[in-house]
Amino acid sequence: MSHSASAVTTTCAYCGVGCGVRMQPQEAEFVAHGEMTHPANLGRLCVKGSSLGETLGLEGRLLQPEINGLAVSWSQALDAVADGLRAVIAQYGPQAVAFYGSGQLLTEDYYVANKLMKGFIGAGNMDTNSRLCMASAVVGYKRAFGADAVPCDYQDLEQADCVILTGSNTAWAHPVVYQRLALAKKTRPEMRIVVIDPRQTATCDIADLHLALRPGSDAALFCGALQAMAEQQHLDENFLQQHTQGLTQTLAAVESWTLAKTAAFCGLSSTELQLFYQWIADSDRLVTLYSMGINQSTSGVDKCNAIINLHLATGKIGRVGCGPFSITGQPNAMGGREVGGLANQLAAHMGFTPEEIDRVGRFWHSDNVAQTAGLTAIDLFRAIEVGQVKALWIMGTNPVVSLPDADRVRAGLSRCPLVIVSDIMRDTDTTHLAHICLPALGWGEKNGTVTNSVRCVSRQRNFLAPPGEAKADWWIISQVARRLGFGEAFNYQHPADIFREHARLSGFENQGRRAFDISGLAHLSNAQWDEMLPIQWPVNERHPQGLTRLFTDGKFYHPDGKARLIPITPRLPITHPTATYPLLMNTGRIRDQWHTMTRTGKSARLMQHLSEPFCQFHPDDCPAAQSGDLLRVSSPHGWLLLRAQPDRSQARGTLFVPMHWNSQFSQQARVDALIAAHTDPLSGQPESKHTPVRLQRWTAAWYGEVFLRRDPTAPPQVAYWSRITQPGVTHFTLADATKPEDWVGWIAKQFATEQWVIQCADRGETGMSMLAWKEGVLQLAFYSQPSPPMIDRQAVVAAFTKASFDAPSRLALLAGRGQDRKTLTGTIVCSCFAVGEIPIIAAVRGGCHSAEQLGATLKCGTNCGSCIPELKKIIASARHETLVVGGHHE
Ligand SMILES: Nc1nc2c(c(=O)[nH]1)N[C@H]1C(S)=C(S)[C@@H](COP(=O)(O)OP(=O)(O)OC[C@H]3O[C@@H](n4cnc5c(=O)[nH]c(N)nc54)[C@H](O)[C@@H]3O)O[C@H]1N2
Ligand SMILES: Nc1nc2c(c(=O)[nH]1)N[C@H]1C(S)=C(S)[C@@H](COP(=O)(O)OP(=O)(O)OC[C@H]3O[C@@H](n4cnc5c(=O)[nH]c(N)nc54)[C@H](O)[C@@H]3O)O[C@H]1N2
Ligand code: SF4
Ligand SMILES: [Mo]
Repeated sequence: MSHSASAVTTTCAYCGVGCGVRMQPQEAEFVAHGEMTHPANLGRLCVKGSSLGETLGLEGRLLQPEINGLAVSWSQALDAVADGLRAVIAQYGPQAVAFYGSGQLLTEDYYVANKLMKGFIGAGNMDTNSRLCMASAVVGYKRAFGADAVPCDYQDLEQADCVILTGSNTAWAHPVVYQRLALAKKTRPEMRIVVIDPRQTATCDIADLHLALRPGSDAALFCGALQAMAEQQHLDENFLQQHTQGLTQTLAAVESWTLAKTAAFCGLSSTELQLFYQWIADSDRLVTLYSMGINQSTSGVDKCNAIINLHLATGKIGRVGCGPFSITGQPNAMGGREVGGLANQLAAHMGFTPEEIDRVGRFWHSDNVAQTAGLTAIDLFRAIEVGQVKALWIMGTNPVVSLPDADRVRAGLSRCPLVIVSDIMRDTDTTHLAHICLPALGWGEKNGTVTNSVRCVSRQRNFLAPPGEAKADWWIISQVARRLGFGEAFNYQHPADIFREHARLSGFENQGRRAFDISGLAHLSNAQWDEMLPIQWPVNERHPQGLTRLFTDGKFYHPDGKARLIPITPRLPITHPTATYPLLMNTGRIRDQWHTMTRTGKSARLMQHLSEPFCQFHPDDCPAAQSGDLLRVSSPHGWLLLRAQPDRSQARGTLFVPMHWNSQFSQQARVDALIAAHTDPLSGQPESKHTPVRLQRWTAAWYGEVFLRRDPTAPPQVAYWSRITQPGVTHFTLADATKPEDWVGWIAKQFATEQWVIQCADRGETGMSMLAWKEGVLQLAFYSQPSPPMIDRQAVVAAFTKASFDAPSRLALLAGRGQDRKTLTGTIVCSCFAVGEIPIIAAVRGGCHSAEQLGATLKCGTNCGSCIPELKKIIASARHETLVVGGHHE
């Protein structure tokens, strides 16, 4: 890895908190530290951020352009892309091509892609994965404020009297925001925190009240809250009169949402609901933070507006410690919204009115600007399926994993005449369907800007040399644009050229009408852009230093300057459990993985926390299944094989499956294959969290684990496998429905062990284990049993680095153990210090009864703190007799 010699300040690759990171060179590597001066994190990092240095390796990277799987030169690849697009446009018109981008592109990449599609190819078809993420929040803000503008700052969370977190597992998905909130709560214990989530999550750890509402019933809950505020005369009449419209109709719409009706509808008790309303009424400063539990819904926009209505009606907006706060998911989802990266936006917060089309056309010097909005993600993939869209360019997203009805997406893409994928990884479920693969620069190599959840524009800086032939996304797109004959408009030499143009467009004929305005940054020199410090938009003549909080003057972006309250009729999820599919499947994130795992899946440390795809369910919903068994989860669209994780805190009738696993990491675990593509009519966002499913224990004839020195060319041929990242070793867990007659022959065939010396322990019905050696060097360790084998994985992995073995250590290894029993750690809880369940439980039994005491003894929880909720859970359960360790009873 060639790289810069001194520390580089940049912005984290992951979530929308947008933490500042200082990458410190250390020997041949980089270590990530929290940047003290960045306003988002003030020096903190979560475990994903702290592990950034471990994900920079080049294994698995796409490092050369490929056409139909064969390496080609850039000029061949770019010609092929341009020729392909040109041919489709010539024959079928511009509407037959589309781009599908990502909130993980940099603003500069995003701007160029959007400009090429909407400004020069002349179709609106540039949509992104933000459709699956922020689309409902965008429409909610636009309906209420006349602009897609997040009013708050992170400080507002710290300064509020009451913080409501709804549909957000902040502890895992936005850990640094959670840490800031937890610290504020510790400093001011009188501050109240309410978590609204059907599931008991790690976030509940700091909650004074957890409302485990019926899935999908949030709109009713907030309508009920508004009705209660109206009844109890807690509305801010002054604010309403001066700064809003729509109160009368909105109040009429909530009138029927009495306490009793709301409680029954939401499955909550009147007492807890009353307490919730009381806290809203009592809190002069109130923030409601919301995320995917709100947005990913067929009525997501209405849910957003039900929340915003409450804030407008009580005047809890535009003040310190107040506001409806949609927290962004991806590092640059906000930047995407700024450039117009959704098919229904044109550019820089402008839409498709004739006036806006004309304005953008004059700015871009193009007379071919798209005249209408393009296809949104779900519609786009439908259009591909029916042959209406013939060429698709996917950039920085993995739709075969992340879109609903994912098998149908895969089938549709496989029939699309031209699929171009720009990615950093060679093998993903999506690159496997590409005709042309273009190697992009990844985090640490690319250079540009991102905008976080609170409108803070901050620099992602490169500190690594470009690997192989990889190129910046903006460069790739500009090269194609030139080949299509648009060279003059895409003659960029440096990302700062693009940023300046983007900043100029944001201010172009703006006159205070568009919230997004960074014209104050339009004249930065390359050097100034390079050194730019984080700054919150708007940045213009009026606010040269940016603005922390919006709407402090009560002025909104509708033509009359007033905000709108929107009458809401609550609706439940579109599909309901049935006799055949009686349970409701919820999906979401886990603490240590990022999306489809292309980066976090590389870190052994991050994979220790939850290392296999799992299904969390209430034990009474599938009494046959024990912890460690495999489960078949099915919907009318598909099925999955997942590790069973019975948990009494999971509400009856519901289950939770992580969104992350895919065909690179497990045999049958792409959860979106089960999810129907039902969308919100206003935002086009799919309902990713409410799918009726059936649960069955899957009977395996055997369970196994295999560790290999060398990666096999293909995953093992078994019904279930999962890949667990380990340092220097390939590791699979396995299970199958039938047992091989001849184990040694079977293993030889799967893993090509013919040339190796085999050492076997065949215990007949109770299982077998096998080691394979080549010239005294361990090549393979295999273990199988009728139930999941209990082996010391760390000891087995360590054996692959050992130079020599004596007879007892060979025997111990054959039994799946190290010689030292003390190395057993069980499932890792604290990823930062690799502290497992077994020592933690021992310490609890030895007298540690708080997370602080555990930290003092074992260090766990003392770095990023994201495991503290789990430590507390272990402390609570370790006091009971029946204790489950990593799926096995201790
Ligand atoms: N570790 C990690 N962090 C991430 C990401 C990641 O992949 N991994 N991804 C980033 C991205 S892009 C995003 S968008 C964010 C998402 O951040 P979050 O939205 O916080 O994450 P999710 O786990 O998708 O869902 C949040 C919660 O919604 C709950 N929920 C489900 N249905 C309902 C409902 O009807 N009502 C309510 N009130 N809640 C419900 C779920 O139980 C879940 O706990 O995370 C970002 N941060
Ligand atoms: N069931 C269910 N489904 C969901 C969700 C859910 O909660 N439940 N959440 C949805 C949400 S909120 C989101 S945001 C999506 C996320 O879903 P995706 O966007 O599909 O997930 P990623 O794994 O982040 O995909 C990013 C891809 O870009 C590549 N990449 C990384 N950096 C770069 C770069 O600089 N340039 C280029 N060209 N490529 C790069 C990565 O290798 C990876 O293949 O999933 C959605 N799907
Ligand atoms: S909270 Fe988000 S931005 Fe901050 S370090 Fe963690 S993943 Fe990165
Ligand atoms: Mo997202």
